[in-house]
Amino acid sequence: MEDGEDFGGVSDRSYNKLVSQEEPTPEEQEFFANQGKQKVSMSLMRPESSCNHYQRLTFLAVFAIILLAVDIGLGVHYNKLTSGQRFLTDMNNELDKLQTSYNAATQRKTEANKLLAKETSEQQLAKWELEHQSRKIKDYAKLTDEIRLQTAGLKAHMPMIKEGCRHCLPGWTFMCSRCYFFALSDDLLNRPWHAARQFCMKHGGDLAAVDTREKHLAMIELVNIYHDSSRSFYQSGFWIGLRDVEQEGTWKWLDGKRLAGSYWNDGEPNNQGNEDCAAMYPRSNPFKSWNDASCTHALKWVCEMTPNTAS
Ligand code: MMA
Ligand code: CA
Repeated sequence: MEDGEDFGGVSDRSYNKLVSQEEPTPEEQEFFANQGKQKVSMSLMRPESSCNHYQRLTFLAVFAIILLAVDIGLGVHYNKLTSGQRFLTDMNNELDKLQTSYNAATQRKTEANKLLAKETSEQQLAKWELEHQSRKIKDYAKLTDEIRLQTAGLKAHMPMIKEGCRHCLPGWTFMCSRCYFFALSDDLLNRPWHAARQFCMKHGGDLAAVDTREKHLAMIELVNIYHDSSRSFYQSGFWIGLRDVEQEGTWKWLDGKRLAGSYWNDGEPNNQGNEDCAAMYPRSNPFKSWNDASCTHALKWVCEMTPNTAS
C-alpha cells in the first residue's frame, strides 16, 4: 500500500499527520503531567501495599470466622437433624410396639367378646331354667296346698270313718247317723241312674236322699274333696235318689216325699231333652250344685243306708 494501510478507517499517514500536526492541548499536557506524578507516587507508596495485605488478612480471618460459624451452625443443625432422625426412629419403634400391643389387645378383646357372648347365653339359659324351676315350685306349692286340704278333710272324717267301722259296711262312710257310699273307684264305671240304683239296693241301701241341709253340706264336702279336676263339670256328677218321673217338675225322693229344700245350679232344672233324674256336682258354692240330667246319662252315684245298729 502506497499511502500506508487503513487502520480503523484512518491511514498511517493521516494518523502521523494528525500526531505531527496536532500540538497537545493544555488539558492533555496536564493529564500527562499527572500521569507522571502518579507513577512516581506508586513507586513511593510501598507502606500502602502492606496495609492492603493486612486488610486482606483481616478479610480472610473474618471470612474464616464466618466459615467456622457456618460450619458450627451446620454441625448444630446436623446434630439436630440426627437427633430428629433418632427421635423419629424411636417414635417408629414405639409405634411398632404400640401397634403390636394394640393387635394383642384387639385379639384379647375379640376373645373376651366371644367369652362374654357364651357367658350371656349361659346366663339366659340359667335364667330360663330358674323361671322354669320357680314355676315348678309354685305348682308344687299349689299341689301341696291341695293335698294338705284333702288330708285335713279326710282327717276330719277319721272319727266318722272309725265310727262307721262299727256301723257301716267296709268302704261306706258314716255321717249324720247314716251310712253313705261314694262310687269313686275306677273299677266302678259311670252308670245310668237305674243301674246305679240297682248297685245301692244290692248292698242293702238306695240312692242317697239329700233331704236335710246338714246331709247336703256333709255330702257336698266329700264330693268336692273327691273331685277329679280332669273331668268336665257335667261328667263329675253323682246320682242321688231324686226324680220328677211321675210328673214333670214335681221332684220326689225315693220314699215318695216331695222335695222341700233344693240346691239347683243357676238355670236348673231345665229338663233339657227330657231330664228326669237329679245329680249332685262338685261346686265351690254348695248351694248351687244340682242339675237335672237324662236318666240314661252315665254318672257316678252316692248310696245311703241305715247303719248297722248291732255294735
Ligand atoms: C247342659 C245344661 C244342663 C243339662 C246338660 C245335659 C252341659 O250342660 O243345659 O242343664 O242337664 O247340658 O248334658
Ligand atoms: Ca239340666
